[in-house]
Amino acid sequence: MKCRESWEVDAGTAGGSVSRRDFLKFCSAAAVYMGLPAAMGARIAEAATARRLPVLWVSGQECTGCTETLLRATHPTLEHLILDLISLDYSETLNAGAGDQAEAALRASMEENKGGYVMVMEGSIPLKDGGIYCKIGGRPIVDIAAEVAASAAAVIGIGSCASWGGFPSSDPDPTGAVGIAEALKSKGVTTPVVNIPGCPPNPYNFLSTVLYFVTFGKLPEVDDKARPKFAYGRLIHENCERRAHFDAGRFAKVFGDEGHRQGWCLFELGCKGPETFNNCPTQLFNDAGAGAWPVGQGAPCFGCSEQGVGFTAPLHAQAKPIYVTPPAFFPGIGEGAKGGGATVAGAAVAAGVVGAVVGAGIATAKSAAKKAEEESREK
Ligand code: FSX
Ligand code: SF4
Ligand code: F3S
Repeated sequence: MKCRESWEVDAGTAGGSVSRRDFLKFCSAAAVYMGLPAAMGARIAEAATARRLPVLWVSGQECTGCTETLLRATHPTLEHLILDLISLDYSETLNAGAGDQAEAALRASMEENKGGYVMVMEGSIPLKDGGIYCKIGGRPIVDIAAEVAASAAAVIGIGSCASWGGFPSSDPDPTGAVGIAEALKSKGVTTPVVNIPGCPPNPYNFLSTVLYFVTFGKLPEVDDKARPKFAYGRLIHENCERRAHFDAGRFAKVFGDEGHRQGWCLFELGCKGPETFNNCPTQLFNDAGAGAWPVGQGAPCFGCSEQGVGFTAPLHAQAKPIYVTPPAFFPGIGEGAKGGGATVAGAAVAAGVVGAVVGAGIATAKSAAKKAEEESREK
């Protein structure tokens, strides 16, 4: 693909175009987003426009939400960017052809681009009973995925289903659903895998991973669950705009109560932000501005992107915080804050009411409260 002066966009609802200048700006923003210097934007843009990356998109047990989140984005340029940057040679959702014709396209691209294409896996893969619970063209998806992945340069597991099994793996799961990494392991395929969990995941996390691969020829640095660190390196709780309320002990108790209407912390309503790694509060969704993410809209995070939390822990059970040290840039407790001027001591009492599950959070608040009391006695 050659980079054009102006990209006409005919998809989406708003219409519009992406100029080369805007594309460069987008690549610079993507560079910063991935923790690279902004100046890398030019290199990313050059690499992304030099060649369209062949992508083979395989679907297993899923709801098609991952494809929808990429292509039905309210930002019409996102769909355009994705479809211009990659050559989507096979997608069970978007294929124009069907049956033998579609399968022939898959084989042709695999042969033509052997070792140079990326396989995207959407959905989980059932392993039980020889994988018979999800078949395409009469073949278990585990066999198809293993074959496509074996000749790929890299595999991107998009969504929580592909990352570890997601909702199809929820108890009692009669199908033995697993993520793509485990499925490939069961078949002895060693192609590197990166996971972009979320149900659905943020499209920018996917797009940035693709841009990184196109630019550097390798996958970005990942954590122990094969997630890109630039997107999943921080707990939601660390960057949540309601965090000052958590630290001050101001919790919504029931949906619609005064605290909920005031935008207080949703921990007691089951928010799993303290045990979920994702960038939802900073990356946001749908390019709709501040507050466009679940907690921003008053809905507790249910941990959709975290294995062992989303689709596993009860929706309204309280989270088990991993660590709760407040970010340095957050406002202090009790200084002109809403909710009756909570103090550090008040925070500790309120956090204590929450129960033992707060764990380290209570310890932190209590030791802070003790220190504050000692200091006030010394005065
Ligand atoms: Fe759906 Fe994707 Fe959820 Fe799963 O997203 S949005 S069920 S992660 O595989 O299509
Ligand atoms: Fe935000 Fe949830 Fe943490 Fe409260 S518990 S601060 S709502 S992430
Ligand atoms: Fe999912 Fe929680 Fe983000 S539910 S979309 S990880 S806020």
